[in-house]
Amino acid sequence: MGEGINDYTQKLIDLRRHMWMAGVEVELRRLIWQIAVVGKYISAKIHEANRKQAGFKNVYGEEQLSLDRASDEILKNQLGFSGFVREYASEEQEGIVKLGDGTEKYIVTADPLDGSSLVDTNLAIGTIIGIHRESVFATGRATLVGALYITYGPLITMVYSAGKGTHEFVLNREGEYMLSEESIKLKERGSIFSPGGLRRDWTPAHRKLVEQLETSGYKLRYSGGFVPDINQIIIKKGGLFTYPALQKSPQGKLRLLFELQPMAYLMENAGGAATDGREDILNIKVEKLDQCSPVYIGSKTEVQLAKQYLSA
Ligand code: AFP
Repeated sequence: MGEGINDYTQKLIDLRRHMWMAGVEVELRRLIWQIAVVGKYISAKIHEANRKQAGFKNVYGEEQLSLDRASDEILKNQLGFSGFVREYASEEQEGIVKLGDGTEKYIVTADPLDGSSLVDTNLAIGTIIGIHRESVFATGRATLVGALYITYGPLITMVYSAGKGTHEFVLNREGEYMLSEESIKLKERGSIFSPGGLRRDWTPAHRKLVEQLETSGYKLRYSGGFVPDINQIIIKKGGLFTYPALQKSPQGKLRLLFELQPMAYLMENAGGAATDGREDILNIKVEKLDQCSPVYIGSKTEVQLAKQYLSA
């Protein structure tokens, strides 16, 4: 059968079948599935809250930011019913929340709605999830057994890894997450970069790296949403996202546990890398829940270049 736009030879594999075929252990695949389902309800909240659709003056400030809290509540409650989660930690919670009797297998970390300040602009935003077997006060490499993000954009897509590759699914009209890209593999190098922060706050090393990327013809891609900006690098199979140490905030802005560890896990499972400029993101020990870290994440060539500039 010829190629063309009506080639129906694509295997139709949904999320549950894919995880079963990939040999993901049963409790982990049920948990990932339940989190993916929550993504549908968070998406509904986004549409509900974005009152532009209803012709009302759009809400700003407090009510709009309550989307973060609503998303967090939905996620926390559903994880509490799952039977697989003993603890939950999120950007919206003060501390670690006990969800079970302590015998459940997993600890889940979440940035329930990253980029919520972009809701009124109709730009893509997302949910970031880390799934741990042991205490999160360790390195990601020691505790993470799975990670995923959901991108709420023109399509709702979900990218997950359970340690056996990184895979993308698209939510179809029937409400099924269908496999769209399996075992995503980044090229050695890409052609896009995200600079992060304000130029006037950059350290000299970061400035030199950005100038080198610009001189080499890399195109600037920065939406202000961590999830779509990372997703672009994964789906375009290369490039570099940075949110650097800044003069006034040497640890940068992004949170190690809730944002950087899951994305580093997904990127490494797609053949990429992630560093704070010196050491791998997944080798940095989490000392406190809201710990931040500078980040350089993407294809290996650019991450290596960043290390050269940042450790010079
Ligand atoms: P919000 O969740 O407050 O919108 O912040 C989004 C974010 O944490 C992350 O998604 C972006 O990569 C980063 O901030 C953008 O930060 P700047 O606005 O400083 O560029």
